[in-house]
Amino acid sequence: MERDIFPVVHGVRGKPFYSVRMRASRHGRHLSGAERLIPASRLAAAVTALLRRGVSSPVQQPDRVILRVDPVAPRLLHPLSALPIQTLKVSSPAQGRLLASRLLQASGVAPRAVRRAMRDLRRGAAGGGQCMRGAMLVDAQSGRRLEADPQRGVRVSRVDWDARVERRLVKRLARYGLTHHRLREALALASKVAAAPGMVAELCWSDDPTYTTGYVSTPRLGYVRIAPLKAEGDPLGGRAFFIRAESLSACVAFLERIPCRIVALGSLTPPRTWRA
Ligand code: WAQ
Ligand code: MG
Repeated sequence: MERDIFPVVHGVRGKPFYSVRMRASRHGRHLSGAERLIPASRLAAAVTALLRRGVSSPVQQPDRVILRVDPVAPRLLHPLSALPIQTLKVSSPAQGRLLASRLLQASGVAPRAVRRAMRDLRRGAAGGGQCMRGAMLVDAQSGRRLEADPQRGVRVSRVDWDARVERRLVKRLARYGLTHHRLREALALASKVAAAPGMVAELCWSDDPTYTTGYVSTPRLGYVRIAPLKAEGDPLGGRAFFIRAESLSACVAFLERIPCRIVALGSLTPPRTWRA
């Protein structure tokens, strides 16, 4: 029994939860990372899955994989609803980025902040043509970057699906052929991000050269998938969190520290086509 291998953490009441984080790198360069927040009964399986993912990083063979496990008191779990999902199909990555810019501006992000973030993501937000390990924090008014370390950025962790809710989501998404694990992971992350203090909007596309769908999400619009938001073969991706600058420290503390569990689903709108 897994429960015997991972005994209840001293001082933690109720069934313990664990935050598990994986980070794979080569010569100090980040290759992949992932995080889970799971009950003790699923810890062994989650550690194995993350380890497997780390050592078989799709980009390159890593020379280091770090796994970190932290117990989380279940009474601290903050319940969240998943954002509603929409999918907008566009005719090209340029149209996708135009749509993303419009959604961001309609959500209160200043045009110069949108331009700055788009430019940085396009070029590699860590500088030198490299992706960041985490997200950039962009002042939604001035466009200034606020994260302390522009290579690392802010890494959201401690958010995961309630297992039953995730199974329901998987079933619903399957109706539209949306089976990729990236969607589930990104939706969980975006749902936490949208709940952070001072958050205005998020913009994201993957650094996986084969995964071209990205999204804009906001507390009001929900999770708006845009397909495609980048060109096939482009290895640069990242995330921008547009925030109100005065909430910086509360926002970062929430994203990095507050454990969140997604216990309810939002609506799912059938994919449709968008034309400028
Ligand atoms: N916290 C903050 N930033 C992160 C995190 C995190 N936990 N994980 C990744 N990032 C940043 C980092 O800069 C990555 O380079 C970038 O985001 C992209 O990460 O079909 O798969 O894991 O609805 O490649 C979006 C669309 C997929 C899914 C996004 O991102 C869909 C994706 P990836
Ligand atoms: Mg990832």
